Amino acid sequence: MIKVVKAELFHIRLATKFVFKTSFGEIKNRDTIIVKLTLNNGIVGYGESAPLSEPVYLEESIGTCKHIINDFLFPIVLGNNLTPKEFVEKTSHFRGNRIAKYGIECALWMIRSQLKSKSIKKLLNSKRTSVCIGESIGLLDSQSERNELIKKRINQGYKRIKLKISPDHDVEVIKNVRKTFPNLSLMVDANSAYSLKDIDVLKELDKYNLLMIEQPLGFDDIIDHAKLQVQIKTPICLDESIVSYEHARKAIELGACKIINVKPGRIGSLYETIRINKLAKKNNIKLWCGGMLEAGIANAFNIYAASLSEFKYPADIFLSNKIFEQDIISPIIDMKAKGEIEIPDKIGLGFKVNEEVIIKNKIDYMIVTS
Ligand code: OSB
Ligand code: MG
Repeated sequence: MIKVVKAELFHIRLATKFVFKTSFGEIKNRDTIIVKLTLNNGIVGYGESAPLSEPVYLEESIGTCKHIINDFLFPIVLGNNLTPKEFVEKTSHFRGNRIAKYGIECALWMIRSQLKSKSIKKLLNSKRTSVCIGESIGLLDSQSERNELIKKRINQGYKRIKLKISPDHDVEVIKNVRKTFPNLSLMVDANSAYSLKDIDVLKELDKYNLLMIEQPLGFDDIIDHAKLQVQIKTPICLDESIVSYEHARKAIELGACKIINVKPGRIGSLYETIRINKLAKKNNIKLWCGGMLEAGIANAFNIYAASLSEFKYPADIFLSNKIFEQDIISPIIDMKAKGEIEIPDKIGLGFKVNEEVIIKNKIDYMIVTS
């Protein structure tokens, strides 16, 4: 019988080329967790759990993920040959901890692909051959630096610009950018920096023809967002608030958003991402794939998520060499045409995992065998 006989976890730290500043803090070096499952027939699956180091975006952190994966999730996969769906069902009694679960589920998708001799793209029944990408720009103090960067990204082919905003970087910033780039496909992401008390600021932002405003209010809120959506014409896009299919269903029913930024890592499941895709189709809600500056393995899975039918806006998929000194996969993620990334259609991850880079950047390691 085919079964997982070895489960490994690598906590790695990758040097980044720039500091990404948001309303919740700064991302400098990127810590992330690589999961590796080995079957008794030699097949290997890799996944990535990429919480931030601190619980500032969601509740999970690198530390909580290591604990949950090693103590609760490895024992469930070890000695078995679970499909991604079976893994989701078998771990549904563990509340939350979605980013931790995601690393293992991805490794199981990669294993599934090899056992079925079918690419992940085909397992997802994706019809696209490439995904469009946009650029996410962190908080910057200099208006001219920001405008230069936007101009550079437009020239490189990025199809949409997302600017992080915070109470000290909002209306003036957007006013200036709009003046300089009247026709730019532009959106903002507040990472929960506002409340309904700031309605005047949010109504002011509503005047700048923004594609959407992402997560303006509480990280776990849908009620206030529904109250806000009826007062502004800019579509609200939820990120932090939507951590599952059920959250998406309730937010849609309440009218809390018109768009959802689906990060499969935040939902904690590519399987559940497929269910949200169906829900969106039925309710005429548009999706797009966000990112969390993950390393190459999670980023590869972001490409597969972005290939689903209801993902209608450009994705936040960082190109490997823009963010990391050295990524953990090859070929590195790059544009095949201006503003487009090709969707791999190969068996397995679709990229080669460079284990020597993982080992070189490793700061902690756990292993369980059966
Ligand atoms: O809110 O979308 C977010 C990065 C880390 C955590 C949260 C967010 C982000 C980004 C990065 O916006 C966008 C990207 O990866 O391209
Ligand atoms: Mg966001």
